[in-house]
Amino acid sequence: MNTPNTILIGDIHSCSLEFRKLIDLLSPSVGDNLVLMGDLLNKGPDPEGTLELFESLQCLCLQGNHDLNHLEASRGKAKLKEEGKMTKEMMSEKSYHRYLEAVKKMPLFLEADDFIAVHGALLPGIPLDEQPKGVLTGSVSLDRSWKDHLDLDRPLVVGHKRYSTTESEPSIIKGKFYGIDTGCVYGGRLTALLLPEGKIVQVDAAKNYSAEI
Ligand SMILES: [Mn+2]
Repeated sequence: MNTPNTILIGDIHSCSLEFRKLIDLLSPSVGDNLVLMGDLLNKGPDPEGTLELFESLQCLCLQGNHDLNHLEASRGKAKLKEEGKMTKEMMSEKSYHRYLEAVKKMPLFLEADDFIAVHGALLPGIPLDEQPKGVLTGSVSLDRSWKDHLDLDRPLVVGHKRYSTTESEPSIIKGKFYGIDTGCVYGGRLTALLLPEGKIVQVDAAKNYSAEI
């Protein structure tokens, strides 16, 4: 009998092949809580396939800076990034609309009993629901040392950046910090973190996609 897990998956960035491989490898059970860390699309080769797999899983995806940029651009509040324009061009109007609808529903953070997850970062000493949106989504750049100043009662899981000095490995301070963006779109790996046991499951990127665009 399997205990229900939380499975958190790092930045997918339109890498549908690696996303599919990782899901096949994990074969999540019905009771498992599946959480994507955000930046679902942009930079990678297959936004439509990624969106379709995401929809078929009916999982939670946190809002990343790339997701937010699409939403804000669609509302005339921001300029769409170059990689965003390319993603939009690669998608049918219908699927792009579905993506925007999905982004509207993406939470800025996830507060569970045994962990907190955000795509970007947190400022120390500020309650989760008062944290600036730009910080939570990673739209505002902070010095990499932001994570050294936190004082949380639970482990924090983030995506957005490769924090590890070891190539394609997640950055882990057990029980405190899990940085699980391991640069799949840059030819690194797509990483899943299984909580509560802290197990890591990874899939190698088939190639460095971002070098092409
Ligand atoms: Mn990001």
